[in-house]
Amino acid sequence: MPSRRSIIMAAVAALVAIAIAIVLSFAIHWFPAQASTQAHNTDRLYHVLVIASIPIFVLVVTVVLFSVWHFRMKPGEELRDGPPIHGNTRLEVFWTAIPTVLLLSMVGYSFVVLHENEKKPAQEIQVEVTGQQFFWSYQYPSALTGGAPINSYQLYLPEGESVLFNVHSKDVVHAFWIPAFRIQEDAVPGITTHWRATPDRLGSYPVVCNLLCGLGHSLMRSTVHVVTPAQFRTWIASQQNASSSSAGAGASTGGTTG
Ligand SMILES: [Cu+2]
Repeated sequence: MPSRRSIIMAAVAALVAIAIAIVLSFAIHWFPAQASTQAHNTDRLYHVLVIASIPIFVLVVTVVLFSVWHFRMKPGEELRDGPPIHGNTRLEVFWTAIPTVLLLSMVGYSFVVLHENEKKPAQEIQVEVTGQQFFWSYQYPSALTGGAPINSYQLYLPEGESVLFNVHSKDVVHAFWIPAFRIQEDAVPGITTHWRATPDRLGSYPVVCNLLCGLGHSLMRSTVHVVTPAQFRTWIASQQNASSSSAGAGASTGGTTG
């Protein structure tokens, strides 16, 4: 049996490693800016899962390293066999029950966060998103503009309003991803997919295609501009004026993709 002293040393080393890893998990900025309410929920979930995983990882690695070091073969033991062990029911119940409880609680918390992120709010605006090789385009329907639908290559969204994206594809499978919102959804030809986000931070953030969709995949980027609700209505009005003054220009509003 290992001495009490070496077990205490291993336990202290494990506690130090756990503390360092937890501090690092907070000190390092893993993610881009949080620009939606969903981003806060997702990041909190990530941090909880990391903090739950660190002690388990350290425990397993400590036991492995300790066993390799302490039970290593010593000179003269080359031909000896280990002791015959035929199971330990109490230990097996223990190491089945604890991971079960841990996994169920993590799955439960993840479910709560996903449910919260996808919940339909009392009020929401809808934006049609279309992916094609190799750019994104957006349409603001009449229900939102109060007039003719607006087509744009730039995504403008009002801060604090829930947005339902109806995602389409004209050719192959793409994935509509806004890293600052933390959510993505596949754009699949022939069907419409959906996701929701409530932008809660003013600024401009990248929009990315996150599924390899052809030679121009890496160029399939655009920008989302989160603006105040007043600026958003002003932008909608300016787009309507632009499209009515340049009759027949159709989808030429909103500049080009970045
Ligand atoms: Cu794509």
